[in-house]
Amino acid sequence: MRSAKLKVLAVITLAAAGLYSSMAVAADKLVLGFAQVGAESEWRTANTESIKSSAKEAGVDLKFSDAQQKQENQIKAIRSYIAQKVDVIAFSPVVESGWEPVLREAKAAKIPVILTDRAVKVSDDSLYTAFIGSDFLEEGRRGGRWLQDKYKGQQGPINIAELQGTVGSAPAIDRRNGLLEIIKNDDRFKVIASQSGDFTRAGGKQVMEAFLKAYGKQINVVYSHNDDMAIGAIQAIEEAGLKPGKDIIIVSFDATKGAFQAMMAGKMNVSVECSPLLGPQLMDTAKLVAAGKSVPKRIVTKETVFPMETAAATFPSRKY
Ligand code: GYE
Repeated sequence: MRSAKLKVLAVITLAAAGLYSSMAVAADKLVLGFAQVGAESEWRTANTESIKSSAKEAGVDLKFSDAQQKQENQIKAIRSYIAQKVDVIAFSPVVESGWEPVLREAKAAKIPVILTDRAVKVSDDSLYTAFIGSDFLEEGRRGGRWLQDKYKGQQGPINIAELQGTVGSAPAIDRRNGLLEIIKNDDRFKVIASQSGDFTRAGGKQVMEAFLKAYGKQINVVYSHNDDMAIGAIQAIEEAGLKPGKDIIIVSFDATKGAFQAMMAGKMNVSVECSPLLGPQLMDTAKLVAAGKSVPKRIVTKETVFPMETAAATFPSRKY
């Protein structure tokens, strides 16, 4: 009788201890506030999915907001994460400039900030702890080098129409500068038109329609800062009765599944890879930062270039 009573007591005590320890784990869960750019592209959708699924896997309590490509919305989201006293803030800055005030507020609240994907321009780089993402300048150079290779031994002029990403964003600035750096000593290449399609399919199509009206068959190359705009441009080119990939060479960025499909159909010539799968690295870095450990200031994503000839063989293994 006595021993049965003891047993019951022991079970209750153990259960209570279990409950307390699981409460302690829940209270210990790292809270990460993430301010996303928006849902403008296939790349962005894959990036959001990577962040959400890796947070779940890493046991991180993720607060997520979508700024619909507006800096003011991102600033609001960051301020609300500061007010909620999250452990770490991460965000992908829609444009490069204008972040100092809100970053100073985060610093004053002692909340570390991790940048993902896009860079910021600040005079004091202690305003963020780490930056995880691609080297967009090198991506632009890769696009430029591919073009030089493609036109090796051929005469100019080679007229480029450029579809720019979001004005003032790091990938739009750097992918342009990377191209210009490569072609500056090769006077066959000329950028004859340049306009922003805001990284969207609809934007790319609309700008390409205007380019075709203004320049028609003078355009030899479309240099599109992402795959979505390139796919929009491909539609515009086809509607104008021309063959994308042949009459007009298409150079693009991201290497999404949509780009692979366009390459396999012979309509896109090359996509320079830019990986959106930043979630796992972000969770690892956030945990280290929250634990007060030091992390590298710059973590560069490893990437390559996919010319259309490689598309069919690579497509089955593509993850985004
Ligand atoms: O190339 C584009 C997206 O910042 C690298 O943003 C990212 C870019 C990507 O909308 O598709």
